[in-house]
Amino acid sequence: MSFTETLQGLTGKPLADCTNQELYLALLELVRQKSADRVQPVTGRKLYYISAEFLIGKLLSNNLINLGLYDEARDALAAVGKSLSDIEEVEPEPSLGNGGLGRLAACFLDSLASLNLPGDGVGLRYHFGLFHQSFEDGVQNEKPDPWLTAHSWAEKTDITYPVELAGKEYTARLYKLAVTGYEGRTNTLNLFDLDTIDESIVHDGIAFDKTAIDKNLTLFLYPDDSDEAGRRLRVYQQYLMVSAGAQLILAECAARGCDYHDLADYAAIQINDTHPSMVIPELIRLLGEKGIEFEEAVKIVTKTCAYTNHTILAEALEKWPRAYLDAVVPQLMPIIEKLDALARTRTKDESLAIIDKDDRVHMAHMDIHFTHSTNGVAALHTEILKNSELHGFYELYPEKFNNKTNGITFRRWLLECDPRLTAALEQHIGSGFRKDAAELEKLLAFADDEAVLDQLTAVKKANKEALADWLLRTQKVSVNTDAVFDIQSKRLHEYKRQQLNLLYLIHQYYEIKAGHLPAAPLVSIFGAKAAPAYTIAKDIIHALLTLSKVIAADPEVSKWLQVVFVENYNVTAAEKLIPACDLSEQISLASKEASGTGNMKFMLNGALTLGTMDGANVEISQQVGEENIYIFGQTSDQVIHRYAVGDYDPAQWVEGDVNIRRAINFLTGPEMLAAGHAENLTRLHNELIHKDWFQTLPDFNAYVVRKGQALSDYACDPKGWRRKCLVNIAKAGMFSSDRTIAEYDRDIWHLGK
Ligand code: F55
Repeated sequence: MSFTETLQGLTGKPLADCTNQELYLALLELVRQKSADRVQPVTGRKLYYISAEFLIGKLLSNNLINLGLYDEARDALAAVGKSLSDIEEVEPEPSLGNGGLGRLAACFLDSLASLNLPGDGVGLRYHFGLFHQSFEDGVQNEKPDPWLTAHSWAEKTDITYPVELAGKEYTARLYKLAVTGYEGRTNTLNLFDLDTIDESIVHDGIAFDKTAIDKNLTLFLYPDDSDEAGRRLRVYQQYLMVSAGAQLILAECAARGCDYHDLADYAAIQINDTHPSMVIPELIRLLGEKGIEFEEAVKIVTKTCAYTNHTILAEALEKWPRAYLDAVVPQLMPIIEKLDALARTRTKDESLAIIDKDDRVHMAHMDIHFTHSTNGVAALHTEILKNSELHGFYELYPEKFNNKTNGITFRRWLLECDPRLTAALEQHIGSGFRKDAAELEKLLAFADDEAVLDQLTAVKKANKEALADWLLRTQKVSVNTDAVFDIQSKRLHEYKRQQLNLLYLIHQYYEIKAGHLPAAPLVSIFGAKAAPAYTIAKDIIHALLTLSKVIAADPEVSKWLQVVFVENYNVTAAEKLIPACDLSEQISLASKEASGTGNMKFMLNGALTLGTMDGANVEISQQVGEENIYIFGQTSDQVIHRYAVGDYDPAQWVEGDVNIRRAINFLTGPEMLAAGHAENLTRLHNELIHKDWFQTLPDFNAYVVRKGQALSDYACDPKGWRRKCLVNIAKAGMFSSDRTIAEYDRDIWHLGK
């Protein structure tokens, strides 16, 4: 049967007569059937990647590519006047993650299945993913973002588990979402939910009654945790996930012949940050119910579980007040207390205890004591964990610490999002890189081939035109595709320093006004959501939106400079932005960005990085060589030293530097106040002058100089620029999540054995 006939069998009528919605549902069904054919039996150890977030993004195209059906589907639809990209637009994006951590989990599932490794995800079926962002009067507005439609990828099962929360029993239901690898096997993403969730209790944006647990538990991904009820809800969510997850793991292993004593021969559990850490005491509790003594259960769990740390930011390391846990999971507290006592027999260092003197439970500490592996997510990050943040633990357990530099799946972040570049690459180096990313290095042979460089320039130009069309259609802004496309897209956070970029743009505004024109016109594009309760982050968004208006209203400046803030940045938007980027902004304060993964996506798509020596930027720089990247700013050692000395005073930098002073004062100057809100602008101004927690000002001048250099290279040496882009693409292979997963398997999981 031809593809057209198969699809028609599913729609029940000629394809030409179908709506895009009908075609989408037929393709979804087809993918389901084909994915089911690739399910394989499990032998030996199987991975359970347990994570509160899986930022999977839209799945149709990704699945078609991985099943080898994409071209056939596109052509069959084109033959009847339909376009696959229009059908893609029908699919709602499942935004089941905040940012990098959730997207990493999704890339890992793709790589596991593509490498034919048995590895399932365990998480929650949020009814609304991360909020939908819109801008009203220059201010971020949040609304629910529904993704569950009558037919969705996650299929309801009749598997349920009882979960006790605050003394009351709830029923967790399992939904299964098929994860099919590229020419690989089909694994499962297991998502738990309650049948009793009531979407109608959401009101006024994303507000809802936080007390009715049976109605609200899985309504939202990490609901606003700025108040106590919200934080408590997070503990409820986490326990639902780990208790149902642990029961699923034990049931699956038992069905394969495990007698629980040998659990570690059947299961490897990766704890993605501290959100699933309660799986440790929960497994010990459940093993106890099966008749296994505490001491043995601790050994089994330690052998089975491993922990990944994604941050050194203190506020992101979860410490739950014991009172919360007493209230929500009283059945776990006696176990956590015994674990704390056991940990205290291993070290006298009070700072390594699980329960501290203020009765807070340190989830990361429990992870490090009672798993066999703790990994950081980039070389620098792991070194900082070992040498400073977790130094005491490193001295106690040096053998547990290891690095696993993050990666991204090239199926989504090259084949799917950049078909033009993919085709150009295949023309010169064949298609081996689809399965072995290291083969991208073959491109280096063409580094001085003018025809190839011109072709890369043409691909980039076409991608910029496509982005310009999308921006016009969805954001109602038009951009000059001859300008440099400079993009900073990632969560809005002070440590990521969108405010540094803001100060640069103000500086350029003044320079252009003074007749000091830049080497090339610049379109500066932002995509970022701020946590609903993160006031300063929202002020930074407001300042950028206001600056965008001020510049657009100024004919002198707007010839050279444009600021675009894309609404509702998500995976779908990232797939449009990344292929069109010339300059990738990775400007976090050195030591603070554990890895970053956007940096890898931009590089792979032929953008050059303007970045600090932070996270995986360090390894990108090593790969491409310093002449193919724009590095600036303080090193992590300098930053850590400045924090340790504790004498950083931004006011001195404001006083001592006329450019810094001019840029900061512009925030509350007449132009900005006329276009924006005094309250937000003043608060940001004061924050930068009096606090500047993330040392924006000491890096300001270096940033201005380095960015100027990049613009001038782009304008004055286009061949040289494109050569650098080529080297970046060629050297991106090491950042494939296939490499990362192979390392996890080799060092930690040993799957299928
Ligand atoms: C989400 C919820 C909570 Cl409560 C805390 C943190 C997060 C979160 O989204 N963290 C996150 O995305 N961390 C990032 O993980 C990436 C993958 O390892 C890193 O690349 C990135 O540096 C790190 O910030």
